[in-house]
Amino acid sequence: MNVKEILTNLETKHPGEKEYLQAVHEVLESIEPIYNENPQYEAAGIIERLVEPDRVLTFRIAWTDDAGKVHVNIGYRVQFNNAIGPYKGGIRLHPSVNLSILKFLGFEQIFKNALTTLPMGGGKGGSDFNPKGKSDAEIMRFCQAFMLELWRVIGPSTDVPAGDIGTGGREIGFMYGMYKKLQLENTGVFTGKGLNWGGSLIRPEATGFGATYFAKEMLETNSDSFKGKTVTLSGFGNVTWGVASKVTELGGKVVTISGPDGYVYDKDGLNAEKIEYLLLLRASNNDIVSPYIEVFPEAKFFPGEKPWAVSTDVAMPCAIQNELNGDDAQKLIANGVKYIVEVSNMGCTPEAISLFHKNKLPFVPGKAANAGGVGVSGLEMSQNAMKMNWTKEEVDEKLHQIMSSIHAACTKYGAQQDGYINYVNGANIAGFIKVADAMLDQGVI
Ligand code: 2IT
Repeated sequence: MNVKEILTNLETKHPGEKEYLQAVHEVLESIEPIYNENPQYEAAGIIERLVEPDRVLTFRIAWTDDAGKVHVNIGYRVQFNNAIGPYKGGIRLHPSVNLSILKFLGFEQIFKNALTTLPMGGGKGGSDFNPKGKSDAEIMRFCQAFMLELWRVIGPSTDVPAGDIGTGGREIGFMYGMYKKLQLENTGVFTGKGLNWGGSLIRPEATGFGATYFAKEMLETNSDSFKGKTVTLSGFGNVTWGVASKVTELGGKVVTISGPDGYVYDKDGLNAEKIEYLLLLRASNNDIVSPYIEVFPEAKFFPGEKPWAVSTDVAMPCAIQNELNGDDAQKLIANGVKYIVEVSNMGCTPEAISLFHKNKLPFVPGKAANAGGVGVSGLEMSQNAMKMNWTKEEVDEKLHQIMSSIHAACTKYGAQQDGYINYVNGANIAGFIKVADAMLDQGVI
């Protein structure tokens, strides 16, 4: 394989899709040696087939706001690869959403889902609709209009959507309700459902808890722990909340959270009351983090800045793609950061990752760290198929096993001769081999 040539071809075919090209580039760089050692992959055109989604559905969504004004948004579902199971991945509702972003997310999802050990393919969907500042009735009308198109291409064994940025329990409820009405079927077609209509315990916590379990294991392999460590987080949504809860429980001190408006530095660290407050802040629907300092005046707000300037032991970006760039990485390194766990999907730019690698700092990519979210989605699918529910303890135990097995896979495929573990290579290679071998078994399709 010639990575450069493949990328040049893709750039010509898909000009301007920068996030998608970035995600493909990272995976190809990691798998190049394995690919070239195994000529059967090249002979079956695995890469050429893997980098193009199986299909993409794009549609217009028309909905009416509370004042009676009509709005039009674009909806998407990218069905990327179903070699190891039904397409599986969240729905992102955010004004930045475009085809490139959903293709990058769908592509990453293939490898992430393979790492979970569960039978799930990769997909992603969403819309450029902005849920912030909308009433519940507006959200409902949008979700129903979105489903009027999406329902045709999804199904419990075909394609199983879930939440992502902007899509939480409320949105999944409205989407599921409309699916049920159109399909006349009550099946596990979504994950992240409400607990009394098929949802799994621990699903809301799973992404943040899973990332923290992974980080804990990585710290332990360095004879280290979260006890007494300062931890900087970005974001203030569901994932940040889950990480903050678990890190605090393990003795770490979470000193930052952030929003589009800037970051909050709380030198005392987040306690149970402050973590609980994150839920209120999110429910306020404003997408700003600054109200935190009105409730907890001992904290400081830094408008328009990112939390990576703060001196910390562990940095865990939890917000959105490319939120931590080369300059941020330089600041973290200069301030003595010891570990970086990317919890957001592709949260770090290639420049940042290469700086962490050069400095031999343990860096975990999102597709390994945040796989607990989709992992518990897989467990929700199993429970729905069995028509029964596992207890909180059972799900949490399985989540632990999933994160542990991802850590083991990253170590197996990412360990270098000097003992440094390149988790990026580890995650990409382990995920790739599983999917590529399944594709080989199934012929050229
Ligand atoms: O990025 C992700 O893995 C998710 N948004 C969760 C996807 C899922 O299907 O649970």
